[in-house]
Amino acid sequence: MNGKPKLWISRPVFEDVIAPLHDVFDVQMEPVERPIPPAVLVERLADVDAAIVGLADRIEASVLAQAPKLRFVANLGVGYNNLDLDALTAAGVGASNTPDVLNETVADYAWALMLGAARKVNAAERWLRDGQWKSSRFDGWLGADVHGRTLGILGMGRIGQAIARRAVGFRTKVIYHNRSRLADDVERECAARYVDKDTLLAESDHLILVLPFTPANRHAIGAPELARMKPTAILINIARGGIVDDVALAHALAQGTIAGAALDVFEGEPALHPSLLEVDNVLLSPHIASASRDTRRGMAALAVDNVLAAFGQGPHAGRPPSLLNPGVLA
Ligand code: 8YV
Repeated sequence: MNGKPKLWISRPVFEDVIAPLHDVFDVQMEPVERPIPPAVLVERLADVDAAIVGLADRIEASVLAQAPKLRFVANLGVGYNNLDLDALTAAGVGASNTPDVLNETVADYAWALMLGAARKVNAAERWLRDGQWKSSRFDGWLGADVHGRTLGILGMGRIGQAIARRAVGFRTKVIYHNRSRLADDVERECAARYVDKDTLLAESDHLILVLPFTPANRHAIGAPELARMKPTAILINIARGGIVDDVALAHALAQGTIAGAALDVFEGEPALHPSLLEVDNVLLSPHIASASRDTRRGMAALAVDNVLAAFGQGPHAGRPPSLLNPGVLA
């Protein structure tokens, strides 16, 4: 017993980035990446003062009731639908996420998925690896253009705006739908036009989803929405599993209701719905939109800053830079 507060980290994180934590905390970090079973989560949190958790770790009232010493939870992600913020606030536990540091990296990946799906990069590579390239038809492998087409963005927060700004060089027209319309100057900077959701569905050649997961957004794209899209359209989900009805999507892809899709997130991930594996016109990716070397380190560093700050240490002592429930530390 060294008298330091205890901190648990639910997944392996860059040792050098978390090094400053050792001066302040008695740190326990899970040595291997694995889904933490609920009973283990409760056990690990039972006598710690702080935790750094990932999106698979659900921190809710029943867990908090068994974590009497817990004062702060830092989430390794900008989305925090794994945290019950009301329960955390009620329990007097501060919480933080990792906004902004990942905007540009995630926007890069959204374009990578859009271009990859439009030009069938994944299917073409599979074909080569299968040793199938005996000859290639002049009218084979015909993909969709991205330049000069209409890109729709559903959810126009900071990541959506970063995606929109990239469209200029491609001369891609941008339309968007969001809970609230952007200020005029931001719309101008993004060269994006606000439309209602039906227009977005009907006019987008490529539709990128970047909205947060909330109960209201569950299956925001299901069979009825897919039916409103162009048969040539491509859907890209980099937001959260569950925003798209994956079964309805697999069906739409098989039927040609839409032309293609690219998914970085899945309902029930890390499991994929088997029907998605049966269709060829979908590019599948294991929730890695933020995974550039610099950005994952930046996310970890921001989580570290937040925890240190909550315990009166580090560059933002007393003021965690991305506190989600400010009332708690007041
Ligand atoms: C994950 C994300 O955090 O930030 C988010 O909300 O979904 C991602 O950046 C990342 O994949 C770590 O699990």
